[in-house]
Amino acid sequence: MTMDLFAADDASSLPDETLAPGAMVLRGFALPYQDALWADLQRVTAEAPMRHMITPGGFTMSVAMTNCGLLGWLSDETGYRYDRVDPDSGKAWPAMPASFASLATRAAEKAGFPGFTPDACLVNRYTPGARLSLHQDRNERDKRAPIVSVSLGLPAVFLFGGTKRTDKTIRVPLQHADVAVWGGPSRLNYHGVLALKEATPHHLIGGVRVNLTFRKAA
Ligand code: MD6
Ligand code: FE
Repeated sequence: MTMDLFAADDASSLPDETLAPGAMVLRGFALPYQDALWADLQRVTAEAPMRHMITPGGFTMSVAMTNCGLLGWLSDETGYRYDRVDPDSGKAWPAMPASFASLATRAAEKAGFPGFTPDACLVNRYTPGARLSLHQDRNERDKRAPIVSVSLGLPAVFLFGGTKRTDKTIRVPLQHADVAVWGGPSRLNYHGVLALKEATPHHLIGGVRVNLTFRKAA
């Protein structure tokens, strides 16, 4: 049943789904957190503004990014890595807000990964046309911990494949407040995001998709 705590257009029309062993989408899981997440995100981006990083191949990423937590994910001409320092400010990344961490821990637990304590949150902002090509998340030291990925704002199509780049991919529509979790046997599965389509702005987030990706990087 639709709870009237949430705008009617935020209620997910899709069921929870297992994508592969260890990989799940929890529909609307972030709805009870959305106002806290959005307010806390404003504080994070005030301290560490979104920026377009450069790929190791020399291209500017279409997705704008920033980080919070002990470690931040970085890409530049030398490669991908985690660092405690934001290279744009020379300071530590903003602390991970409690709203972010508790959502990530509870989503992981629901997906079968109890005790997830993320030390890194990568924030991605997609404007229409922005995309993320198929990749593995493998810069994290502790591969026992899952990845928890929270979608906010405009809908997107998530691609989820197998452990080889050439494995078949499935297309998973992700809507506002859906949370994807992948770990265990799916931890190193290839994934990506198709180019974001223009759509009516979301009432809270606006005309963009924001994705929070939680990891245990250290
Ligand atoms: C997403 N993002 O935006 C998924 N992975 O739904 C990612 O998978 C991702 O944005 C590694 C580095 C940056 C990312
Ligand atoms: Fe990724």
